[in-house]
Amino acid sequence: MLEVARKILEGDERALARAASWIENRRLEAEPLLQELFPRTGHAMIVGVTGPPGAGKSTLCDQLTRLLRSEGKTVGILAVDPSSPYTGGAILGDRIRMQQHHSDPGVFIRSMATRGWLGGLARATTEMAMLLDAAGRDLVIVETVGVGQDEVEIARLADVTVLVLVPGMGDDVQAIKAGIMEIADVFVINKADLPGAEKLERELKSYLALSHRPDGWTPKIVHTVSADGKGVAEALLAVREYYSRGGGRARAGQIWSLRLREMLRERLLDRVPAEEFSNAGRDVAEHRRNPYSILHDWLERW
Ligand SMILES: Nc1nc2c(ncn2[C@@H]2O[C@H](COP(=O)(O)OP(=O)(O)OP(=O)(O)O)[C@@H](O)[C@H]2O)c(=O)[nH]1
Ligand SMILES: [Mg+2]
Repeated sequence: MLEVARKILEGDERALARAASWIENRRLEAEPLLQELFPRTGHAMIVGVTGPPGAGKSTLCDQLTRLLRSEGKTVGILAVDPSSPYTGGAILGDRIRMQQHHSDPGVFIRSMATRGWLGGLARATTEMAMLLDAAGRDLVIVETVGVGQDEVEIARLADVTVLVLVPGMGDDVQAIKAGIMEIADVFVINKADLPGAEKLERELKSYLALSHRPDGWTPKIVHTVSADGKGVAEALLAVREYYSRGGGRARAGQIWSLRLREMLRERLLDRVPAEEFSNAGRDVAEHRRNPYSILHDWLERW
């Protein structure tokens, strides 16, 4: 067994941090390591926490972490940093908020920037979750901003997906319906201290009444005030209920087929240098070549 794999399985924090950096930096060492660790995965519950910018996702993750730590559970937190125009200073806020966990070896936190990943973010998140799972974390929480397709994709890969909404969003609920509403297993109405929480709940209920899921689960709706921890225990309960009901596991095959698709896509894309893509793009735009012949050439090469 690889030395680093052995260390990770023994709970060595530094080995874990090093492996996490390999994944982030797309180092070749990551793959053989993950191959070796794979048989040790499958025990952690992967919870995706998503929702619009500023909904209180990080605050909720923080409170969930506190609660889990008080139960003696170990936690990994992957914050997919929203380097989107919506959220400027959020990262710093997260850092400060999470600092209280920094001296706690039972909490492993990593932020991953969205920028520059070109679709590889889902893979990196998957691999990071595998790593933390193998390292024996009981829970892995993945925070993403539910705005882009990448983020929806990541949320879909979790065992349980929590969608955090806030009262008074108005039309935003309509906007968010597009991708993420369908895959939410638990709805959290955060900032329930603000007016409009009941109205939002009614809207969600009427949405849910019209939608029906293949697994027969009716997503729970929980009110929270994450800022002071209210309702967080209920949110965790709802997450666990869905998980223990087997919902996540029933989805596992489907989840892995999505993951494999993602991994294959990335590997294939990696084989075409960026420059070749831009040249081909120009060739098509200027009618020097047709797109199908280019694709054909690439597929031939593989
Ligand atoms: N009133 C109220 N404010 C809250 C509550 N939960 C969080 N907040 C505040 O909402 C703001 C955003 O919270 P975050 O946890 O950073 O939200 P986020 O969804 O992680 O934000 P991004 O990661 O930037 O998308 C912070 O100022 C929090 O203090 C709540 O329950 N009630
Ligand atoms: Mg956040």
